Amino acid sequence: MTNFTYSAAALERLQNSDDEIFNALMREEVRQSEGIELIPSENYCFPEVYALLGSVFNNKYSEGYPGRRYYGGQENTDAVETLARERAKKVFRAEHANVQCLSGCPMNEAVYFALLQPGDTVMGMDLTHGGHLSHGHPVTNMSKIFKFVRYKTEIPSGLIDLEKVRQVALENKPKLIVCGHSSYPREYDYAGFRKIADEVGALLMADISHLGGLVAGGALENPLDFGFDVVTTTTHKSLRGPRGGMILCKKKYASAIDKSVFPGMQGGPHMHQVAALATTLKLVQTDMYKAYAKQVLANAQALAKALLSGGAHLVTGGTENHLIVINTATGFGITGDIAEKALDRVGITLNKNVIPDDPNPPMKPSGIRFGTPAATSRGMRESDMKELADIMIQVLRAPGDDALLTNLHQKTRDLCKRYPVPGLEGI
Ligand code: DSN
Repeated sequence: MTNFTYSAAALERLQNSDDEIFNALMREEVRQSEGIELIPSENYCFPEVYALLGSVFNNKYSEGYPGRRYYGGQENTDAVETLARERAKKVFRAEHANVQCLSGCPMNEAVYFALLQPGDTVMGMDLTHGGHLSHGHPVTNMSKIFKFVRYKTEIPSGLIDLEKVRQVALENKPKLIVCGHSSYPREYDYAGFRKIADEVGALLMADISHLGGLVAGGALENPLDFGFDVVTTTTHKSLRGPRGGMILCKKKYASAIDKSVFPGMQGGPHMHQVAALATTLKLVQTDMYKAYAKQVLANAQALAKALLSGGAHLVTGGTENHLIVINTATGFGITGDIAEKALDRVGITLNKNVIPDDPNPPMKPSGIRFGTPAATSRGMRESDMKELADIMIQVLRAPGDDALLTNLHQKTRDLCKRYPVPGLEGI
């Protein structure tokens, strides 16, 4: 227990009152320190975020918005939420920002309810081709309310063909088109999507949850610069903030969006999250963060290149953002679940993932997905990515070789020791 992420007094009380949870927390700190986190949606938050998440803002109910609340005692929460909104507008060049969303799915659902009527058609990317659950997968509640139609990537390139997207839009005349993904390793053609939306008279939304920090840091394009009506992003991925979601939109949708979040979807916002987001949005304006955003992409390029030369089959043949998907079935003759387990065994955490038109089921898919935001937060650079790729290739070639895995586990531990997790230095 040598970190500075919590107050020592609070931690001591936790240890005395609930040793089971305290011990789980200590074990998780060690797991996060001694392993390499490659899940592309995960990251290490700024240490300042811990201070606010563990603060008295947790205690406050603040239904409403700054200056118009249903409970008293809001002088500090009003100040905090106003700062969060103004900073979000500045960072993303948005006309309006709602910073109260508890997480990604309710954030997107709030947009659908703000802009659509039950039964309206929404066009989003197919989950198995890189889209997200909240873009209308049939298992979600929102799919019972709205009619979702899908565009897909092309086989075998794995790339989006904009003309095919246009055809789906012309056939279905959606009221809303959603750009965005959780496993598409390429940049979106935002200008092209804007044209399609204009042609069919649809509203246009981008869910940049994975990319939020890279857009904030100026490393990737901002869909709001291409006239998108609404942009959503979670706040804990590449952005390095607290868990949560935020909606950025044109002024003309501000009132509908705000009403849809509260009281439409949620009651009291989590003000400790909002405060931590406000600070995050200050930190992402620094030169240091801008350099971080660029390094995330440089690291992804270096990792992709080294994996390719080690024989990995990359979906789309490479990456233009922070994430990489590889087909382990064709490249190494193993399914993604086996690859995930073997890599976990050497301290590398990533997730099994379906590939476009995967012949295998989601729990035994053909691929794995990983990315560089968290490793970059530790300070790792291109040469470390080469080292990492070398370990990964050895594991993927011999996932059942216990002696080799034990040896490689020591290598990842050594690499991790050189790059402490921000906020967990000394562990
Ligand atoms: N769970 C996130 C991801 O891994 O992409 C998205 O919600």
